[in-house]
Amino acid sequence: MGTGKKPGSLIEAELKNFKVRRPDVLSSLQQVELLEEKTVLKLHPKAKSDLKEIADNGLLSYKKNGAAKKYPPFKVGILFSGGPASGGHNIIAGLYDALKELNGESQVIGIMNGADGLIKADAKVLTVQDIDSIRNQGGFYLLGTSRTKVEKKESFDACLSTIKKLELDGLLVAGGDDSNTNAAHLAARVKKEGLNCSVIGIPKTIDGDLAYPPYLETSFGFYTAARTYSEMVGNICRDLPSSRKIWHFVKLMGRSASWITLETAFQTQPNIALIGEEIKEKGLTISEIIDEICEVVLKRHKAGKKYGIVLIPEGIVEFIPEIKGLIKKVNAAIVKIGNDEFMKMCLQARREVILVELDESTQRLFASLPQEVQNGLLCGLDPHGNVQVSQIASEVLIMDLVCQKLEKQGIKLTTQTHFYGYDGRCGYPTVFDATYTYNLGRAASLLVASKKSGYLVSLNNLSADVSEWKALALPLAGMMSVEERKGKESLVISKYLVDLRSKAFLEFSSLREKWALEDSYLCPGPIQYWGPKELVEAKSVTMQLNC
Ligand code: FBP
Repeated sequence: MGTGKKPGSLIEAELKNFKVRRPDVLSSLQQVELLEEKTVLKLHPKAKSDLKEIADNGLLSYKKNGAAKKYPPFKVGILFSGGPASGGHNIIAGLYDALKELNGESQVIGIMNGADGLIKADAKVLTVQDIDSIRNQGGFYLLGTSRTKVEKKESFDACLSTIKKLELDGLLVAGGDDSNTNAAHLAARVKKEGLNCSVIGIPKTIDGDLAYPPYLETSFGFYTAARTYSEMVGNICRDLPSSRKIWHFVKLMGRSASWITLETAFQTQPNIALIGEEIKEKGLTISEIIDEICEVVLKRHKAGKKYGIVLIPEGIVEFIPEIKGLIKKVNAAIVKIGNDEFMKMCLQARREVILVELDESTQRLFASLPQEVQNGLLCGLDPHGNVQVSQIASEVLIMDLVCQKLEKQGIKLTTQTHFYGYDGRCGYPTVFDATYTYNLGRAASLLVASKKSGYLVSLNNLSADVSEWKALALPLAGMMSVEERKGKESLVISKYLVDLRSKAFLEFSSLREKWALEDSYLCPGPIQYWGPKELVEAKSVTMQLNC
């Protein structure tokens, strides 16, 4: 007591000393070489013209080779971009250990607060104490993060001057689809300026929507988030047949993609799990979705089971045609009023001005929504000019409509809603995520050492034992396609949404009828770090089924 040093928890201290395993191919970095594969990713013509400096990059694979190479010291910057995801700190630790292995004089430079730090040259040399303090720890707290995008010429120029000022040989950007799209453009600009700095992307996002099978099987943080939500959902699943009286409606984070909901469904076997992509493909209306849920509730009711659980993906509202239409109209109305003006108003005034802007049928739909959902629609626009879909309480909307419909049939449900989101983004990484990220950092160091730029680093064959994991580098330009953004055609990395023909989805759809009626619940319990290998090194079910 009284030393002034903040003690960490017991698990924090133990995990700082936890040694993650390394794949054979990355065990001795000086003996590894990068080979260009014959396979080429099909290049979009726009990528050829807009990213010509990195357009010729081919797919690279890492191979162990007998002779050990000598390397000069390297100075490599790293930044986090977008929402936190567990494992981020291990990328820094893996990179640090790898660079020191290549040359003891090498340095890792932490870029503060995402792209903001790159623009403002806010950076620091990371010490061994910094690194040892974050091994196997969740969150991004060592460097922070931001959602700042480098889009304008002045921002690009500022980044280039920071790279020059810090004399970086490499810059690692840990981010999702948008951040890696940005990294590709930055890599092209850096090359155009003749700077000798490798810009490398690292696949991050809890949403699981940054994947490029078979070369990129998953993004880091996805499994930890899904597994954390699964622990909580699994605990509810134990409560269900114990108290036997409540229907739970649980919304899970994950933005547009329903991967987290699908993974949590495999881990816990709930009565119902809605998949946004399926709703979109079938063109289901909100009342059809409610009918399907009510059918299950009624069947269980008849069997004497007055309880159950429904999983709802965060992005579901974007897939329901009439709600999507409503969001679009509210969006247009706020743009017309002006977001700043709109946000100065109190909630009641916002409601009134929006209603004036809507046509009669949309007004009726808006007014029919539960108060909490209306409030979510009135939260103003995000920095990209869109209604903040994550603020819309879809779990309340669905619960409310189910209750209303059943009440008309004389059935009164006892219900409870939950939103599991931020709770899962910064927990201690699972051993899988800790190992995956540490080795992504190691693999990235070799791209810098080999002067390769404009790549996304990847590990695959992840369903096998860690010793057999393979390392790859995907050309960012080859991953891009054209999509409409803010009304114009843009070159982007597309989101990898749930594929209804994927093995994971087909397996889920073959099991869900049984889960609906029987109590097949699973309670996976907390993430484990010590104990049987199958438990400690457990992996995402969806990833294993799909890859
Ligand atoms: P990324 O796409 O940046 O990885 O962020 C994922 C996410 O956690 C989503 O699941 C969620 O909708 C969003 O971030 C929330 O964003 P914020 O942290 O800005 O509230």
